[in-house]
Amino acid sequence: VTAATPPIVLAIGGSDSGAGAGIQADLKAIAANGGYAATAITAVTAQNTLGVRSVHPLPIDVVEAQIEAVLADLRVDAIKTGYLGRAEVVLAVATALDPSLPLVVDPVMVNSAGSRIVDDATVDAYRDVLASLATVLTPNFREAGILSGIEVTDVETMEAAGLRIARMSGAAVLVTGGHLATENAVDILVVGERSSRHEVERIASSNVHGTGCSTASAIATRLASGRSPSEAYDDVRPWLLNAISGSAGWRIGSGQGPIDHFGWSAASRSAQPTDPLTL
Ligand code: PXL
Repeated sequence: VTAATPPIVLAIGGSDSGAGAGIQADLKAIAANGGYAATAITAVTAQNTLGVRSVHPLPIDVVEAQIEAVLADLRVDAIKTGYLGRAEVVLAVATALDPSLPLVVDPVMVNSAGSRIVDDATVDAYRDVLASLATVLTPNFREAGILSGIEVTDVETMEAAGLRIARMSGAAVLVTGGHLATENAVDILVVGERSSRHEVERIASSNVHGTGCSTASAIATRLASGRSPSEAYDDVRPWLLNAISGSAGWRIGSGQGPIDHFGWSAASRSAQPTDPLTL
């Protein structure tokens, strides 16, 4: 802990009233990684751990006004985008953001059931405009399939999709495979022409809502403090695994709960009886 100004990350995305995903996950992931989060809300969702009940997009000028207000004053070091919704918003955000800053684009295109939630024009806006402004893109394997046009069914096709998206965009690409039906969970990271596979044993937990949002925001925070995309990924991975295992036993609601962003469970496991705080 120092008295220096923390790195500042602007998160642009939707509000999740259940606070597992979306902007609420961004706030926690950025704070947990040592950053100060500013936000621009694109939509208000009514949802809980059981699912999304409704989505209320905000007018585009309201989205733009938030981004402009933050960038006009706060000393933003990196930007992260999450749920944008439709092509007009993707294009407005691409125009409003500061192209000199590191940008993490989490191309939210499927819901947690795996169904596509964006139309073709929105996919085109991501692929043709926002992706080429990105420093890091963080599609899950289904989104990687949509962006690349490659049907992703296993680790090999996930890697092919990541390589193609990296070539199309010029961005580093993290394809997250946590939801792919493989024995271990595999992520693919493509930086330039090089791809690497990162495999971990699965953690048994149904509380993984917001993992994608949180990963992208954590990476943005590391980029904001001057780390490269692969350093950022290396930093974020142990934090994320700890956050997933930490909430495995939580019951926030009766459906899919959030991850343990602040590592509370690990902190309580390691507390000793001699710890002055617990005496
Ligand atoms: O994790 C994708 C996502 C992004 N943004 C909002 C969400 C979700 C998933 O539920 O609710 C607002």
